[in-house]
Amino acid sequence: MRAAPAAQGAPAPRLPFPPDFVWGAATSAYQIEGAAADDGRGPSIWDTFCAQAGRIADGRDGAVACDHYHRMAEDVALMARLGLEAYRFSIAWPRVLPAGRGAVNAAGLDFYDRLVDALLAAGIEPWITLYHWDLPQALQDEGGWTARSTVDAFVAFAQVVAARLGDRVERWITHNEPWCASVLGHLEGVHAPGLTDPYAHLASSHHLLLSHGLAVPVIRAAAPGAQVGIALNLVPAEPASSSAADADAARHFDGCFNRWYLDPLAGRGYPADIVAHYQLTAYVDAWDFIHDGDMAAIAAPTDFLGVNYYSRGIIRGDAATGIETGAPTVVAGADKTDMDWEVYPEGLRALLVRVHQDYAPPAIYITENGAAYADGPDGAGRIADARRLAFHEGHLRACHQAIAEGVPLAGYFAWSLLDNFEWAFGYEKRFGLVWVDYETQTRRPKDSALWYRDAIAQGGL
Ligand code: IFM
Repeated sequence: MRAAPAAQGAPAPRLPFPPDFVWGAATSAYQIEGAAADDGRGPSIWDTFCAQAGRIADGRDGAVACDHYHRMAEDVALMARLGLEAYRFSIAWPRVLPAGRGAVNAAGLDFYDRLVDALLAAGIEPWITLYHWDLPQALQDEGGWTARSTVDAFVAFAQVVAARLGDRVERWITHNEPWCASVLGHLEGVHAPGLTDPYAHLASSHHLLLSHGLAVPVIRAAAPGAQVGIALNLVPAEPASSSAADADAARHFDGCFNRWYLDPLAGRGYPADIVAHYQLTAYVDAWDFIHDGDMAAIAAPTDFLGVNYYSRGIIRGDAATGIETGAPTVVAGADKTDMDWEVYPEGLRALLVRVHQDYAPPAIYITENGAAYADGPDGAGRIADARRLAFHEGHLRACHQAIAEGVPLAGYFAWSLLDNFEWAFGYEKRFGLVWVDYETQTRRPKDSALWYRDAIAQGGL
């Protein structure tokens, strides 16, 4: 591995990353933009969901969030001060197409045009995610992701955005975490649209994947030279013991959580063991949402795989089984974030090696990795978030190790640039490298942000 050229004046790192390794941070539209009613934006399923009593822990919503829509220039300047090389953000579909399809809202698309230009002017590469969960409500009214027509609407949306921004944006991510959209949104009902319907779970996951596959060539046609991928949240599953029951349960969990997405994207179709499970449990009677040609479309070749990693699952097979995962997760150890997720960097190394060996994507990027901790400003205004700093350092060490083991890992995006609206948890969980005071909208880099700035400047740890 060649050492990255350290920024002028920066000390040489002990653990140098490859020179072209991409150092970034990520956000998503609904979590930071606010301006929910500005400039012709239409309602999204998250506006609707947040308005329903009891859905969000603190009863709040993304109507203002970090007010990024109005503070975009300030936020890009902040990214530049941190030395970010890349910024991953999502496009609010209802800002661009308020009714989900048809008439384009010029003001909405202009916002992203200005954002892309501001980033490029600051030397920061824009990475676009097309769908990070804020479906236009108008499409939900027609069935949302359970309806095949939403697939066509997504492909048309992708075309509109790529045609406008594709002359300046090279990296495109179709979907963020389809597992969350389908399972949390359609089966467990804890995310928008709040359904608890097994058929909707599988139909939505299929339509999300299909819309990804159909959008890939459309993006490439509109944005020649584009590199296109998808971001999956992957959770390595480990058996809780050496028992056969635990091993079976871990394999089942892996099938539902990881292989259900990785296998069809790699052209292997849906994993037979999980299909059989859903059939055996009469989970879904009709698989009518799968049409001829769909599986080939889903397997459209991509340029990279985005991996979002937060923790592992330790799986036990001897307890009451959940219908979706087939087994409960047992979180081991005392070191947990405010999400109650175990801090386990080794899981990232193992996951990357496994994905590389089993699926061999041409390149892998960590498109999200981060931790929720509540640390706020002390009397002097400093935010000493040592646990978050250690989290990122530990996971970057795991990335370094994976690269040394031959994984084509090409970049890392910290989740998240800013504290923001953490979905059903409202504003109670803070993932940001940068503290946001929601009363004043003041931004203040935490110690972790300053540490990350130095790591980027050194090109390593
Ligand atoms: O905040 C979310 C993000 O929107 C998707 N991935 C996980 C993050 C933390 O829960």
